[in-house]
This record gives sequence, structure tokens and C-alpha cells, in this order.
Amino acid sequence: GADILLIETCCDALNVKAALAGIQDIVRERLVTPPSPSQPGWAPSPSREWQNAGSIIQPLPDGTKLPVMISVSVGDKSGTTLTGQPLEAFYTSIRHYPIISFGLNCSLGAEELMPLVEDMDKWCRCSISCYPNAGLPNEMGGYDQGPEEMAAAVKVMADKGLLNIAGGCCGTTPEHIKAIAASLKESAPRPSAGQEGYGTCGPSLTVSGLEAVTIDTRKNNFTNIGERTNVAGSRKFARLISEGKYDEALDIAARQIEDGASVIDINMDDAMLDSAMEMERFVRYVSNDPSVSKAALMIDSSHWDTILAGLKNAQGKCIVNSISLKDGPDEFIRKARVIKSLGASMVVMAFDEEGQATTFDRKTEICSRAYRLLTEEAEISPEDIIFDVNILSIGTGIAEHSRYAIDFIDAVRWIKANLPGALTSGGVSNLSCAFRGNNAVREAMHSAFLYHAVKAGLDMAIVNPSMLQVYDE
Ligand code: THG
Repeated sequence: GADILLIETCCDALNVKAALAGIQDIVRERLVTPPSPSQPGWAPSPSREWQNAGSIIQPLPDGTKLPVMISVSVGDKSGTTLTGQPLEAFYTSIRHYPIISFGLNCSLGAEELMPLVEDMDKWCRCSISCYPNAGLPNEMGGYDQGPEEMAAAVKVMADKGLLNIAGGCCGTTPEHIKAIAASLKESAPRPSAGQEGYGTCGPSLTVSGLEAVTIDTRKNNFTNIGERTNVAGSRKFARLISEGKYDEALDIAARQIEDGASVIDINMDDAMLDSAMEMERFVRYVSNDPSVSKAALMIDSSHWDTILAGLKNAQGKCIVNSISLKDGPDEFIRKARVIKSLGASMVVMAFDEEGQATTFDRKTEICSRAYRLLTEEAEISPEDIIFDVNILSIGTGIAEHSRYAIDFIDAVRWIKANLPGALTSGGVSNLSCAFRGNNAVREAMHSAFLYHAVKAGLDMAIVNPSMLQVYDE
């Protein structure tokens, strides 16, 4: 009979992602009618329980999600959780679920929480809740703030227009709640906390590790993704992983971040490795190393189990690398929905039932089909779609390869103009594979290529950040 589920006193975004995934499973199993033959896959329809939920809850856009509130508890006044994650990065990890509210409870008293709520007001796109303790604990672990004093402190927040939901946590009594209710009677709720923006990211994509990484599609701010944490792309990394030298493998990741990568691509696909197990292990090592965990993770694998292993162990919002139409639309949509329910964005390769796209026409045709399926059938917001139209090797001596770089760049320009909100990426080092061993030539090719690709609208790329040269130099 509960109308709303409240996940509270949260201190680790990974736990909350797991809770949200569990809630979605329950919704699917118990509240949603089974898929009909005419609509393969998950056919959402509002449940009777949902319709009876009462008038205070507005139906959510797709009418199928169980209403959920999330409340975080911070470790100190700086506003990070126990895992060291700032609130905005935490919110990034869980915003894929259409939550009713996001906020703070426990932690500290109302005065100490106010600066954090003021910060939340800048980026939180749902309602804000706050139910503090009755002040800070005294030496005996008790709480001294009386009802009137606490109500006055909460009212300061409310009168700044920061709150939609208020209450009390440790040390508060029914008298505290009564006093807060009375003092907020005349206060207006935080404006613009409506349905808009639920589950979407707006004009930019924000992913996260410990910290939020915003890829703004309107500015030309190009994002580097480190390629070296890839057993197929670096002999050294492959050796360190196979020898179990995880600390040294982490150094490779840290070096890429120092050199400018804000996302790292992790790939464990090797016939000699249990890639799902290695992915889980490495992602957990990353979480425990602050010099690496601040970057967002791109989980790179051609094995679905390995991708899931990465997503189930990361506290931030990840990018899946990759899905494609190679096994047909049903499998594509199914995977996209699972990725969304685990809170990640996705790289979509220009690949379909007929194979890899190498020409401009095939690249753009596959991407428009994928865009339609993802936005219209899988409920993926465009900002969570990152198209990769295949950077292929040039200078191979084969005449058909000579347009590959130009067709990539032209297809990026076309996507940015025709598939609104979607982002673009590519693996730059592929371009120069014919020049293995000649790094000076490879670096020059990459910098010339990126100069034109970024102008055409390329938002991010998988690169060796230590090897990038500035074109103008
Ligand atoms: N698109 C997407 N994902 C990708 C790619 C892509 N993931 C893998 C790959 N392509 C991008 N990553 C790399 C990593 C390394 C190299 C190329 C691409 C590379 N490595 C050196 C070489 O082979 O010469 C290895 C040198 C060494 O061992 O140290 O070039 O396109 N979505």
C-alpha cells in the first residue's frame, strides 16, 4: 500500500543504483502487464496499484515507474559522501530513474546543510528534499536543537526558495515536525520543480566517476578518452593484467588522466583472460584509487556479461562501449533498455545486420535508424547516445581506403546537424595503424584528423592522451 519508496541516508551511489535496478525489476515483474505478442519486449502499461496511488503523485511520463525519493547523507560540510563523491556526481549516477525528489538527510544540522542545498539548486532537475538532524550532536551523542530553533533554521532554506519537501532526522520529535510544518506554511516551494527534465540530461551529457564530467555539446569542448587501459590496445597493460600487477595497471590509468583524459576506456577482451572477472576486479580497484576514480569509465567489451560486470561495480555514470544493430533491432533495443536501467550512456557503432559501415551513406543511414529505435522505442534520451561512425585505417595502400577519414568527418557533421542531441566519438589511433612503429607520423596524422573532426562537431574521442600534438604547432 505504500505510495512512494524512500531510499535514504545514502552514502554510496553504487548501492543506490542497485536499489533502483531492483525497484525496476519489481515494477516489471509485478506491476506491468506482460508483453503482448504485437509489441515484443517490454510493453509498459500503468498498473492498477499505480492508478490507486493517490492524488499527490503526478503520473510520470511513461506511467510505469514506482515513485521514488532519494536522500543522501554527507560525511562533512564539504558535501561529499563516505565514498568521497560530491553530490552532483552522485546525482549524475542516479538521475536515469525518474525520481520524485533528491535531497539530504541526517548528516548535519539545517544551518550546515544550507550551503549544500544552495549548490543542489543549481543542477538538480527534480524536487529537493531536506530533513536534517536537530543540530550537531553533543558530547553525549544527543541533539540539543529545540523545535522552534530548528524550524527557524529550516525556514531560512525554504524562504530562499530551495525546498520542496522538509522534515527532520536524528534528534527530532513530533514537536519538531509540527514546528517545521507551522513555520513553512507561508513559504513558497522551490520553483520549476516539475516533470520536465525527468531522466534527461539537457543539452549536454554528464557522466561521472567520483567527480562529474560534463560533455557540453553546444561548446566545442572536446573530451579525451584514454585508450591505454585496453588489453587489446596496449601490450604493457595486457602484460600487467595477466600478471596480476593491478597497482601498476592503475598507474597507466592515472597517467592518462594527468595527461588530459577525463574518461578512461577499459577493455579486458583477451582470449587468455576471464574478461568479466577482470572487468569487475579492475573497476573495483579504480574505485579505491582517488587519482583514477575521479575519471568517468567507458566500459569497452564485445561481451555483454563483461559490460554488465563493469556497470554493476562502478559508482559513477558510465559509458557503455558499445552496442550496435548487428544482431537486429530487438536485441539492440533490449540491450539499450538494460543499459539505461543501470544508469549508463551508450556508444552506438555504425554496424548493422549487413556489417560495418565504411561509406558516408551507410554510416548516416545506420545512425538514423538506430537513433529512431533508441529515442522512439527504447526511451533513451538523445544525450545518452554517442555515435561512433568507425575511424578506419588510411594510408594502407588500398585505393578504397583513401576516403575513410573524410567520410568519418562528413558523417559526424551530418549527425550533429540531423540527429538532435546525440553525441559523437571515435577511436583515433585506428586511423594510423598502417604506420605502427612510426610515432611521429602517427601523431601528425591524429592531430590533423582531430583538427578537422572537432570542427565538424566530434564531441569526444578515444586517444592516447600522452601522444596528442597541437595542430597549430
Ligand atoms: N571505437 C570504439 N571503441 C574502440 C575503438 C573504436 N576501442 C578500441 C579501439 N578502437 C581504440 N583503442 C585503441 C587503443 C590502442 C591502439 C589503437 C586503438 C593502438 N595501440 C598500439 C598499436 O597497436 O600500435 C599499441 C602499442 C602498444 O602496445 O603500446 O594503436 O574505434 N567505440
